[in-house]
Amino acid sequence: MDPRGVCKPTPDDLMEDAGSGLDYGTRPDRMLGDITPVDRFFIRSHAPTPLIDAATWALSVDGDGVRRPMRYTYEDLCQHFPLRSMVRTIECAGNRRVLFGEELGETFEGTQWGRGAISTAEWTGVRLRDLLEPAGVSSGACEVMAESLDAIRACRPLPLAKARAEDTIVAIAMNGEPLLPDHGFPARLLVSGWLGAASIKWLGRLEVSEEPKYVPWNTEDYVLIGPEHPSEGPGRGPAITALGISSLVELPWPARLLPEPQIIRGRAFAGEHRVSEVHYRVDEGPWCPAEITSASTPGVWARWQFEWNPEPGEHVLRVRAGDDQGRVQPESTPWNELGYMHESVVAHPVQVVGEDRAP
Ligand SMILES: Nc1nc2c(c(=O)[nH]1)N[C@H]1C(S)=C(S)[C@@H](COP(=O)(O)O)O[C@H]1N2
Ligand SMILES: [Mo]
Repeated sequence: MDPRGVCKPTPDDLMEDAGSGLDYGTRPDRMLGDITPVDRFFIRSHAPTPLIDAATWALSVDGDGVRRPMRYTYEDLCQHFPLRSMVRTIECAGNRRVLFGEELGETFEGTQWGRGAISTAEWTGVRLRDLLEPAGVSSGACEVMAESLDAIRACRPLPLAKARAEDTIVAIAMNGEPLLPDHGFPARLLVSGWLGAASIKWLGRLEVSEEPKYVPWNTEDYVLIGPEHPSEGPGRGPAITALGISSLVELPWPARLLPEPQIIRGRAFAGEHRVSEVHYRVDEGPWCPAEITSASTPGVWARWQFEWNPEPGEHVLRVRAGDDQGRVQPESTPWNELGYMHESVVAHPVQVVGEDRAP
C-alpha cells in the first residue's frame, strides 16, 4: 500500500491531485472514450483503501425490515445470481467546488475538486433487489442502508424504491475486470444518477429498516446547507440524492490552442435524466448547438462536439447543457455551505497562440 492510502498509480498526466492524498480527479483532457479507463477513473476516499480478502469476505443483509437475515459470499455474488452489466457515470457531489468558490468569490472547505470528479465505467454485478428478496423484505420496510468495511465504516441509507431500481446494483466488476481495491473491491454499490457518496465502496452490510436512518452522510455531509435549502428533517439541510446538470470541455484550464480549424469535445451529465441538448458560445457571440455524439442515456454522461476555427488571442468558451426534463444549466448556483451541486455555466479560458508559441 502506498503511504498516500490509495493503491493504483495516480500519475499527473492522467489525474489531478485534489490535495488530500486520497482524492484524485480524472484530467478532463485525458478522459478518452465513452468509458473511462480504470487507470484514470477518479478516486474519492475518506479513509485509506482497505485490502479485503474476497475468500473470507461476506455481505450481510439484516435489519428489522427483513424476516430472514442473509449472508452472501463473493462466490455467491459471482456465481449464484444473474449478473447485469451497465454503463453508468459516477460524479461526486462536490465536483467543481473550486470553480463554485471562484464564482462566489470565496473558498469552500472540503476536497478541492476542479472538473475531474466524474468518470464512467461499465459496471457488472447483481441487482440489489435480487439480494434483498431472499431475505424477505417486510411490508413496513422503508430504507436500505449500505455500510462499508473501511476504517470510517462509511454508510448512507437509500429509500427502498431506489434500492429496488433496475439499475441499482452491487457491482463486482468495472470495465470487465474485478474492481480495483481503490474502487471498492470486492463489491460496491452503484446507485445510478445519484451523488457518488451513495455508491458505497467495500460493502459489508445492507441494513433494511422500517424507520428512516440518520447518519453523518445524510445529516452533516452530503446535505445542502443554506438559505435556499430549508432543512426538512434532523439534518443540517436536505440530503443530496439525484445529481444536477453540468458539462465540461475536454481541454486543460486554461486551454492553449492553435489558430486553425479543430474539433472541440466535451461531456455533459444530467444525473438520472437524459442529456438532450448542448449549446456553446464563444466570447460574447450567439449560443450555437453542439452535436451530441454518443447515445444519450439516463445516468450516463453524453459526449458532444463542435468545430471551431479560433482567431489568435484570448477567448472564453461557455457550454450549456439541457436535459429531457427541460432543465438547463443556470448562470449561477445558489450558495450552500459545503459547496455541493455546482451546476453553473462556466467560462473556460482559452488562449489561441501562433504556431511558434504553441505548447
Ligand atoms: N466506503 C466508502 N465508500 C465511498 C466513499 C468512501 O470514502 N468510503 N466515497 C464516496 C464518494 S464521496 C464518492 S464520490 C465515490 C467515489 O467512487 P470512486 O472512488 O470509485 O470514484 O465513492 C463513494 N463511496
Ligand atoms: Mo463524493
